[in-house]
Amino acid sequence: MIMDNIADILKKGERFFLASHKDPDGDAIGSILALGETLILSGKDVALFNEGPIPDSFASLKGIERVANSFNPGSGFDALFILDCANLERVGNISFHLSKIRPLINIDHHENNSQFGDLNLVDPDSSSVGEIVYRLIKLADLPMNVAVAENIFVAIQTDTGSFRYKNTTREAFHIAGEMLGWGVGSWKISRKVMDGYTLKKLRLLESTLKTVELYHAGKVGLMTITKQMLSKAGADNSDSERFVDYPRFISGVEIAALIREIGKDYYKFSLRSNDWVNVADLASHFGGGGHPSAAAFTREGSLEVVKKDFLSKARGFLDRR
Ligand SMILES: [Mn+2]
Repeated sequence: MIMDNIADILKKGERFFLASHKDPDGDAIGSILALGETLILSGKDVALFNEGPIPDSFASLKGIERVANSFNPGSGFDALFILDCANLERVGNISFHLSKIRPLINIDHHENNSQFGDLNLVDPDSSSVGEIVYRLIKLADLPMNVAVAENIFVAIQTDTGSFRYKNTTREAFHIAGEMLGWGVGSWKISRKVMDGYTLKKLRLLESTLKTVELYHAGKVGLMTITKQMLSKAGADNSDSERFVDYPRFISGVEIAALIREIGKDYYKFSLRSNDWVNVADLASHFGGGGHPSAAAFTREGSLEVVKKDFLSKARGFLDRR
C-alpha cells in the first residue's frame, strides 16, 4: 500500500525536501511544519519551502523560521514531499526545478489532484493534509511533541473553518482532541491564527463589506477587493484570508464569492458553498479547482465581464437542485 511505502521512505531516508502551495493557508503551512518537525526530532535533515507570502497570522507557529522562500535545489535529498497541492504548478515558480529530486511524493486531499507524484497519497475524505500527516506519523512511528501537535491542529482547524465546514468529520475532531493532549492550547492558537487581526486587515474588511451584493434571489453573495482598496488600507491580498466567509454567513446564500483584483484586468475568484453546490466543479469551468465547498479560479477581463460570466455559470449550478 502507498501509505506503507511512504512511511518506509520517512523511516529510512535521511534528507527530505518539503514544499506546499504558494499563498499558503493554515493547512499548507501547518502540514509542512508538522512533518518537518517530526523528521527533525528523529534526527533527520529537512529543507522546508513555501513561496509565500506567509500571512501574519502564521508568524508565530512553531518552526516557521525554517520555512524558506528562496530555493537552491542542492543534492542528496532522499525524497521530495509536496503537500496540499492539486498539481505541481501550485508550488509556484520553483516547480520546474523540483523535478531533480526523486522520488516525488504527492500528499493531498483535493479531489481533482493530477496525481503528479511518483507516489500519490491523495485522500479527498481527509479534512486536511495535516490529518494525513498525522496518520503517516503514526504509521511510521515518528515522534510527536507539542510543536508537531500544534501544527497538525492548525492544519485541521483552518481547513475546517474552525470545525464548521462540511469536511468537519468525527476523525477531524478526534485528531484535534488528541493534539490537545500534547499540550496544544486551542484557545491560544485560535487567538493567533483565526483571530489575530491587524488594524490594516480590519480596515480592509471594513471597505470590503461595503461591496456585498446578492444575486439570484439571494443565493449568490459577492464581495470585491480592488488594488485601490488594498493600498488605501495599507494591506495586501494575504490580509483577506477567509473574507469570503462573510457573504457565506448570510442566510439564504448558497454560493459565496470573493473577487480580488490581482493584476490589470486579472481577477481571482475564491468560492465557498454552504450546502449542495459543488464549487470545485463550478471553478473548473473557468480552469480552476479545489474542494466541493471551497474552490478558486483566476480570470482575465474587465470586472464587469468576469463577474457576469461567473454569475451566469453560477445560475446553472443553482438550478441543478
Ligand atoms: Mn488543504
